[in-house]
Amino acid sequence: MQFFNHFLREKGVSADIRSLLYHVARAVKYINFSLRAGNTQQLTTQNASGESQLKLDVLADQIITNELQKSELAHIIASEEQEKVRKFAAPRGKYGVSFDPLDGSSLVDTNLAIGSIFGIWDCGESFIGTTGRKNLVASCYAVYGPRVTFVIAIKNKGTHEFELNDVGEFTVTRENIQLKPDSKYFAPGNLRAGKGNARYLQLIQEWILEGRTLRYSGGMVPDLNHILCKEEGIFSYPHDQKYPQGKLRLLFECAPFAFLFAEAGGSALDQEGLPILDIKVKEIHQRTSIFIGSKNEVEKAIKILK
Ligand code: P6P
Repeated sequence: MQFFNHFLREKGVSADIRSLLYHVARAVKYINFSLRAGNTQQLTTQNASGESQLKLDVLADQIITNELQKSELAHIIASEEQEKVRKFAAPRGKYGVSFDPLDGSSLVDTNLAIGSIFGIWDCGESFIGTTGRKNLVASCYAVYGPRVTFVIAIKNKGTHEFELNDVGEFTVTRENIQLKPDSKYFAPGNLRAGKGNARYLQLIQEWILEGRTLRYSGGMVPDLNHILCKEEGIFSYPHDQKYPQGKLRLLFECAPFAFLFAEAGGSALDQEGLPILDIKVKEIHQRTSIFIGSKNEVEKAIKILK
């Protein structure tokens, strides 16, 4: 059983990134405690995207912000819950951190799994003008389910899963996750888009006629976590009239996941076939369509969509 920090040190991960990830892992622990303590009341406020908030959305944002400030390594942070980028004194290092503090919080009342998503960027003074491929140095997510798991990818050092044990430590449970190129699973998001997009309807129908197994919960984190844990699958969320750019956010959700999947030998493209990691950040709440998972499945899907 290898502990989180030892594992990363053995992998040759820099002390800066190890320290930042240590603070992210601590934030995940506090969010988990708070979730289990039942801070799930609905608030009357809305987030930067006009979505209703739970007390826990705000609390998770505060917990992560405090931990990143304490790290002294994150000098700019962008949260899905905050309109603007926040700047901090970071005498130990100049990283940017983007995060979705609690993705899928609308599922909390149904007791389905939810998660937190983080991107760590080497990006100077601003996220604007960056791409995941050039500027992401690590990304990670936590799943708050029956177990708490924490999946981390470090540039050129693979994607690895850790589990929170009963004394509050993260130990490695999966090393060097590698996705198979093909899959029997599918996770089709935004089926409503099929109404105005015959090609998406055709793709869903092909997946059904091929007898694939549906694995979809409505939470991006557990749905993508299923693909990484089974080492195969495809998740789709196309744009439509309601979300002409797509619903999911580039900085807080799609670029960090595209990085994790690239380190696991998978692929992530937008509906037009552009790699998510090559999409330039123009504004921090920018949205994108996304097809992500087993390489061959993503490529086959985009061929039909285009
Ligand atoms: P829809 C949750 O609200 C979320 O942001 C992602 O976690 C999830 O993949 C998507 O939205 C689900 O969207 O339109 O099906 O509710």
